[in-house]
Parts: sequence; C-alpha cells; structure tokens
Amino acid sequence: MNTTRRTAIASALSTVALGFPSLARAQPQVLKVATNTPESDPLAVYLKEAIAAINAEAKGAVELRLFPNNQLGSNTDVLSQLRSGGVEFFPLSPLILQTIVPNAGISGVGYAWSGYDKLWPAMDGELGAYVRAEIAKVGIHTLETMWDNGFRHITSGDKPILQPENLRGFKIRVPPSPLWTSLFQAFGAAPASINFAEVYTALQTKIVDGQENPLQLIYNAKLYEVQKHLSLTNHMWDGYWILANGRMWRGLPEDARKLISKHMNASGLRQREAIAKANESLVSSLTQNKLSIHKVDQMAFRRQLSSAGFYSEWSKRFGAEGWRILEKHAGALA
Ligand code: X2X
Repeated sequence: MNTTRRTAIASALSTVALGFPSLARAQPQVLKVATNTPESDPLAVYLKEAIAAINAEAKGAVELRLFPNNQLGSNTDVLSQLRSGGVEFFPLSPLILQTIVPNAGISGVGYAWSGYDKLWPAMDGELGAYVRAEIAKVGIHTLETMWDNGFRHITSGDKPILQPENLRGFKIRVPPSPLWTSLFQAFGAAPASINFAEVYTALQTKIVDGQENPLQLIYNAKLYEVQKHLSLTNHMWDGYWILANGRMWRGLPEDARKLISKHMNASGLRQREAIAKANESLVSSLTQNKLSIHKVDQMAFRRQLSSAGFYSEWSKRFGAEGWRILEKHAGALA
C-alpha cells in the first residue's frame, strides 16, 4: 500500500467512533490477518474466533479478515508485506523475525525450557516485554499475549533419529532463521532454510530428509504422509507473536486498538490451552497415521549442543542483558 492510501485510511479510521455505527464508513477498511498454517491448526482456529469477536463488537468501524494457509505468500514474503503495509497483522515465529530483529529469537534457545511452567510466566512477563521492546525498534507493534506453536520434535523419512550422532550430515529443513540454522549445525546436520509453505513438497520430493515441528503441526499439515519416523527430541520451543504494522496500528482509534488487543489476547490464552489439551492425544493420533514414534535421551542432545559451543556462541550473540533475563527465567544454560 502506498503512503497516500495508508494515510487516507488512517485518517478515515480515526474519524470513526467505535460503537457508533452511524459514523462508520459504509465500506469498512479490511485489515488483513495472514497466517502460514492450515485452517485446522489451532493458530488459525483461534484467530478466527478473535476476529469474529472483534468484528461483531466493532460494528463496521474496522473489519479484520483472515487469510490462512500461506494464501498471501510464504512467511518471508508476508513479513515484507507487513513492514510495507500490504498486510496489517501477522502471527510470526520470533525466530523468523530474527532476520530483522536479531534478539527476537531468544525464547527459542535449544533446551531452554523444560515445560510450560516457567515459559509462560517469562513470555507474559519480563522476557516477553524485553522482546516486544526489541521488535518495536523496527516499527512493528506486538500484541501482549504470545500464542503457542509448541515444543518441537524431529521427523524423518528413511532412518530414525535416535541419538545426536544420527543427525550428522542429515539434511533437515529449518525455518529461515539464524538460530535454527546454528542449532542444527551444532549437531553436525545440514540444515536448509525453507519456508513452511514448501515443506510438504520438499519432504515429498526428498530435497530434505526431515524436518522438525510441534506435534499439532505435524498432524494438521499432514506431514505424516511424507515422513516415517518421529523422534521426541523436544529440542526447542517456539510460539507466535501477533505482529501489527506500526503505522497502521498507531493510526487506529484507541478504542479499536483496545478492542483488537482484548480479543486477540483472550483468544491467545485459549489457543495455548487448546494446544496443551491436543498434546495429550497427538502421539496416538500420529501413530494411527503410521508414524513410528521414538523416545530419545533428550539430555544427550542437549549435551551435544553444549559441547559444540552453541550456548556460549548465543549468549554472546544475544548479549548480556537478554541472556541474563533468559537465564533468570529458564535457569542456567551453559
Ligand atoms: O515454519 C514452521 O516450521 C512453523 C510453522 O512451525 C513456524 O512458523 C516456525
């Protein structure tokens, strides 16, 4: 969107009083919300819930519309569109944001979190506030509540990954992000940065031998159709920040900002619960879909990261302030 059009929209919106439909424009400006996940994934399901609640309460003053399943482009494309104003809202992995906000990915350090008990208080508290302030420096607004994606596990085609040594030379798809690439390099693997939009095909055509994702996404994106093994490595956690184009956000009337934040944050909490609940039955659903499930010694994987210098490298790259906040919540990492 060009600047003239954006300014026109912002000023049109700011003259609209929420709750007074008579003042609303006949054709409300549609604010696009893009996601990379399929419609069945809890991210899209709960975004739909939030959007319905926002639109109902906004009474035409604003209208959000969801474009799931990479309809507006792959993650890196949509991130550019978010920055230029072509897309207004975009939930994104903070690690993928690292390409423009290097410290945004700090919550994704390998084996930092043993479970959700320490993670959510950190992301809802000091660590989340630190990351959102880093993101604000590039002009992107971040809603307060982080949504879940999950603890990640490795899937593979021909051979199962049972111990860290099995990753040597293993061609694995990772999302485009320096931390992800570095983590798998520390295992001696050959990571390839591929957007989620191309993962199914990359596995099917064997451009890569494997990938890693949380259980619910392996299930909802039907990756079991093109993979044989699932190794419960639990090697890192990742979630989504709901990002908003900064100029658009500042141009919205305060009532609209409050309304959007209220419903997005509330649906985010429900999305977290939905994922926690789904996790109870996902291993058995995936087994029924013919994935062989392997329990592995997760500590052996963590030791490999340590001895390869992964933690010492990233404590330097993230810097003293970020690392201190991370360790305060996650415990000592080195
Ligand atoms: O790209 C992925 O693997 C995904 C969908 O999990 C993320 O958004 C990081």
